[in-house]
Amino acid sequence: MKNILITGSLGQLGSEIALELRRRYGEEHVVLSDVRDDVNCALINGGPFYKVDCRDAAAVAEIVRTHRIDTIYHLAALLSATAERKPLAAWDLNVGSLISTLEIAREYGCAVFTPSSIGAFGPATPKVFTPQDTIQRPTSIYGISKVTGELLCDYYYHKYDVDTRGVRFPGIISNMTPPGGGTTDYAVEIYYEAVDHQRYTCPLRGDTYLDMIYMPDAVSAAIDLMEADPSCLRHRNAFNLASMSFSPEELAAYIRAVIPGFTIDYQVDPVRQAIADSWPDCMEDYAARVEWGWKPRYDVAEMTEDMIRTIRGRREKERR
Ligand code: AKB
Repeated sequence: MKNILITGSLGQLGSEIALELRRRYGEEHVVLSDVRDDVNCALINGGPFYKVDCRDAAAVAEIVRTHRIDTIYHLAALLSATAERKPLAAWDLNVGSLISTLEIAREYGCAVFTPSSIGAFGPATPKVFTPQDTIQRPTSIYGISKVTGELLCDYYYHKYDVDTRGVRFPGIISNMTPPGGGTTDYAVEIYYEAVDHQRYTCPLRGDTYLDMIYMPDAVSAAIDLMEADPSCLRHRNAFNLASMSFSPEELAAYIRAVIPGFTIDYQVDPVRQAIADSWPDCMEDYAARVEWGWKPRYDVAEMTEDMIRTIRGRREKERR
């Protein structure tokens, strides 16, 4: 039986990975931590939870010892648009907390999952079918922190034999916990605005293509990779994950198929647009498919139906 610690467990990805891991392994075996404790009471009260800053190495090590943790999902991070406003804070959290987590993993023999991102690429990277192993010269501080993270995880694997694993996530779309401060957040907000107001003002140009993934596939990817047979892994820390790629214009058309009166207009945010323009349009994910069997379940049409059905259901409940 595994004993798992999740940092950033109340965030967009953390809260849904936490639910699935608790379902699979039992709540006592999945310890949650986050720097805040003012959201999602169900998760906080549903098993062990610690309010702790993951940069506090002594506090995290104490949790690892107390609960005999063998696997850490290190999910605390600032996303790209927020990071661009607070570069030093982003470096401190995204890199500082990772290196401290890796040190703890080395000392206590834990495996570590760390998400990288499409943000780890830059304008010099091939934009279409971006290869697994290619040029990485990101221009955002978020991207720089993600490349550093990929390299640090490789380093701890090769030098200290820490079982580090990770994927390059596309923008994650979910209907439970909202994202915060990302460039790809528009692809979540658009659904809420479509259901509530039948219109949306998009901060990216209509022709901006980006890779995206639906949350159930993102959760399976992280857990499947951590459960994969290590002897099959040639790469470890930065598997490209492709699932769907679309532009705001195209996503609006998918939404219009379900909500015919939906309209979109554009008020481009230069910071987010510059970040999006430096990222791939769509990645190639052969290594993930071959090395550990990655295969997404949702395409954009299925995701759109599910998002709108779920948000509508929630709104009806709120009205009752
Ligand atoms: C962001 O937009 O910053 C994130 C990401 C793609 O890493 N969603």
